[in-house]
Amino acid sequence: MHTTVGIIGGGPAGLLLARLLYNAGIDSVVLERKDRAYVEQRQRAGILEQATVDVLRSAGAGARLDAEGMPHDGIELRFDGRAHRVDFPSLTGGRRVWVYAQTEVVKDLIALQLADGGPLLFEAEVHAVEGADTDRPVIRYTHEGREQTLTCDYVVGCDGFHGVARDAVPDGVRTTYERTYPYSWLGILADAPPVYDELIYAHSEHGFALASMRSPSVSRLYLQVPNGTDPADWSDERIWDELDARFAVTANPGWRLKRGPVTAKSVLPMRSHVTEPMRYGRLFLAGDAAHIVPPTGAKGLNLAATDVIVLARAFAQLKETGSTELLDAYSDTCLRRVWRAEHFSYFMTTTLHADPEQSSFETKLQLSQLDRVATSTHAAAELAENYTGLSLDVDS
Ligand code: RFL
Ligand code: PHB
Repeated sequence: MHTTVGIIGGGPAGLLLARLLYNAGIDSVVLERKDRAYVEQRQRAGILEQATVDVLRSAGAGARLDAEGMPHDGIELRFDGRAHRVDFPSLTGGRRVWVYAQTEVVKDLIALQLADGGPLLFEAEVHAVEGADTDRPVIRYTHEGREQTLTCDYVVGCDGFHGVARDAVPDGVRTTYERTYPYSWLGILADAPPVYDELIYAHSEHGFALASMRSPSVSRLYLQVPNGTDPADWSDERIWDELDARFAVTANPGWRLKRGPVTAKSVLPMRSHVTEPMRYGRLFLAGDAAHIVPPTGAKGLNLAATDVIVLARAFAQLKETGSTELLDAYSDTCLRRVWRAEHFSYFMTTTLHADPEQSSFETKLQLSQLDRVATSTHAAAELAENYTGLSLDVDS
């Protein structure tokens, strides 16, 4: 089999890229290791920036997002017993974000691709990319029990942090920048209506907590826990009690979350990671395959989307004009935005979490920083601009 663009991974990056290429008249094949049900049910991100919403709409994947997505005009910060709202439109010249789960984005893109797109193969596990520095790179994969090859003009590794595409970049070419954090998140889904209209990010002496949502009847909640935590050690009651303690506000002592059956419980580690460059020969890396952010800034899915917007434009330029100018600029173009998101995610993470080693001096610095956001329009605007998404390259 031969294709113009071989895409490894059917997560949000791979699926969106396939859609954008299809709309530009460029053929592609998507190879996804897992089965469809697994990919559609994998619980992950929940916040979409304006640029992500815009691209999903223009790609034809906006119908359910417009019907069921929940636009949010701000977030609440809770710290030191106080609550402060950050209003996005007034601080950013009108920008907002949407709550629409990654599971739903993935379902919408899969349905479109299977209806009229190029091949999307599930349970097709890629083992290796060969000849990335030649004119005819090859993807080796197993599908329906057989070893197969896909020759391509270009290969895009959208295979996430644990994928194989990154390995095709020789060690001498690749530089990795990484940081791990001394805490994880325990995330739950609960059949309980959120009693808050907007997401709540809480700093507390017990550690970080986040209240998000999936629908008017389903809450998505996160708690900072030590690395290595077994979710089985956290009973539902313990989770709810701990969440209520971390969200406590002095002026409203009766405030409590609405409790309901917990339907999913998992622990996720926190990591920052960037691989440079994001291109080697005819192999491009996009999304989590190239970079990871801790989820506190809600950037992971949005970074994946903006990478593939840049890449799809570059392939469209190549098709229309024969120029590789945008493809050649891909890595530098993306890395500028990636590093901005890395910094913001690091800032949100280290400002809101309690490092087990941190001194009372460092806790005071965190509280001072949060107070600054609550009292200075400049500091609040800096947070709001980053949270709602800086355009940087994407609009230029
Ligand atoms: P994905 O979503 O990881 O998709 C990669 C796809 O590649 C497939 N794959 C392979 N296919 C074929 N052959 C191989 N050898 C393959 N190896 C892997 C995988 O099965 C998968 O389908 O990457 P993508 O598309 O770049 O999208 C990025 C986002 O998924 C990610 O940035 C966010 O979800 C990050 N993230 C979160 N972000 C948030 O903003 N809020 C969250 O709550 C949040 N939770 C999470 C997360 C990421 C997690 N990961 C990656 C472990 C929770 C988790 C558990
Ligand atoms: C989510 O809804 O899953 C979510 C929202 C905001 C974050 C992280 C996760 O910062």
